[in-house]
Amino acid sequence: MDFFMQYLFLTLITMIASVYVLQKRGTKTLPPGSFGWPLVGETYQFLFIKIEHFIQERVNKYSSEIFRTSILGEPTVVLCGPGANKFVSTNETKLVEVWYMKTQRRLFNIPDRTHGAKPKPKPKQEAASAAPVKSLGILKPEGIARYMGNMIESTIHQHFMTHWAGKTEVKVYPLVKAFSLTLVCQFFLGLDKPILATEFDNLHSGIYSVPVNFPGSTYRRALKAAAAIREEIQFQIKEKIDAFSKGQVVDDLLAHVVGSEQGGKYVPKMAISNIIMGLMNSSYIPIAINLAFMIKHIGQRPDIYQKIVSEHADVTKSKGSGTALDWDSMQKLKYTWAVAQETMRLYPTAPGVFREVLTDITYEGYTIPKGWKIFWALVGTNKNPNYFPEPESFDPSRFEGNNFPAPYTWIPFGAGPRSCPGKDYVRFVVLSFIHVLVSKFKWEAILPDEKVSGVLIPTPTEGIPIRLHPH
Ligand code: HEM
Ligand SMILES: *[C@@H]1O[C@H](CO)[C@@H](O)[C@H](O)[C@H]1NC(C)=O
Ligand SMILES: CC(=O)N[C@H]1CO[C@H](CO)[C@@H](O)[C@@H]1O
Repeated sequence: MDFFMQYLFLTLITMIASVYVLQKRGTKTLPPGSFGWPLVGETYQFLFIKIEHFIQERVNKYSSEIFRTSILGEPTVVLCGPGANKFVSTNETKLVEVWYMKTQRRLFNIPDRTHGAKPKPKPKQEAASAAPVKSLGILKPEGIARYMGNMIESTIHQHFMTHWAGKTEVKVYPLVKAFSLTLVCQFFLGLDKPILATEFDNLHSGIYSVPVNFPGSTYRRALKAAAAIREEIQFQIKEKIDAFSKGQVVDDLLAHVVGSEQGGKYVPKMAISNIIMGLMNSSYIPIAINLAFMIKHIGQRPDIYQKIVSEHADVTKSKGSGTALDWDSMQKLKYTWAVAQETMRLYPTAPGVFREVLTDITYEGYTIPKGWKIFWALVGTNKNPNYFPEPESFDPSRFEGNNFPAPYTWIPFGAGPRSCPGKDYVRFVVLSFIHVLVSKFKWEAILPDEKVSGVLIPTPTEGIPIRLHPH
């Protein structure tokens, strides 16, 4: 009941505030749309209807790529299309600022900067979140090369030896998940074994869940998982500090972050564990999803497989076999990356991101009031036939040379100052994995029509079983 009272209260406040806003704004036009049912708004539609359909239904109904709705008690405007993509990304920090749903804030310890009528504080804590990552450059190519370069090859070979060698059939998704977690634990924590698999899975399931903290609810499981992950990361931090104090040399990423200073002060343990947890969350499952669907489509298309194989053979010839893929070689794997990009178009792992409106915004003749939230639908263009003819067909040539999508029509990593800093990590891991995979196997998808579940993030229902043919 506690939750409902709290919810009721919040929603009432929101409704009263919205009515007030509506009156005050008299002549200004709000975007078309509906706040949905009293109390819950359109929360259930948002969380339970596939995001593409949720958006398309409303875009068609209102003949508009901007519409209003209400999610978890927040009046929200959904924006999609190239114009909106340009608008949001170029007005970042001036008109809008990054914002997270209550579920994400609770799970990741992200402070709520704005609820109620508090003056807008300087985004200090939040700066603490991205700053060490950006200033230390750990996600830039040099950082990745330094903390992962020399181990990724052996991790991949080890993975194939343990899970693929000698098999005639495997389920790809669970395997690439295990692989992705292994790398994440190596890279971010300096561990040689993956940990917290169940916890990260539960955390991931909770991100877009209904925030009811009842026994057995998805959200409660996610909260518990988040607590366990934080505790484990803090334990790992303590290990680094102990090692330092014994004079041992520890040269992994976590040790580097623990030992680093921000403006003359060491970053506190709690802040570090939040940052590292956020990074591990962003890297683990999205990469597994991308690899899994990519492998499925390659397995369905011998022409694509052949082109990839010959591209990798060329790279191997010029770098010499037995040495790891370096950044120069990665630049040459253009076709393989095009296949990864086409996979991101059809199976996007970041459906959209939230923003908070800092001052009344006029866009397309509509007013978006200060304090409202924006759901910036990054997937809004992905299957639009105006930008991607025959949008349902898997066609990597859309990302080759002159064919490359027009600006702002495809932004899987966002755009502007807030865009994803993990892009290079994704590229490094995906290309390295495919490089070894095609050198060892040919394969075909056993269930070409396997269903894709997941409302906001696509998930293969059967785990993508494939039949393997070793070379
Ligand atoms: C296929 C994989 C990935 C996709 C599609 C993706 C997508 C995105 C998107 C769309 C944003 C923008 C958020 C915004 O504009 O508010 C973002 C932010 C972010 N991503 Fe990724 N990401 C991926 C992988 C990664 C990886 C591997 C890492 C870390 C190694 C990472 C770390 C981050 C961080 C730290 C932010 C927040 C940046 C900020 O707020 O300034 N992401 N990601
Ligand atoms: C955690 O990862 C999911 C993608 O799997 C993403 O949607 C979400 O924004 C991430 N949360 C944070 C706080 O990094
Ligand atoms: C205040 C501000 O910077 N507004 C910009 C928002 O984005 C549009 C489209 O890119 C620009 O034209 C505005 O100048």
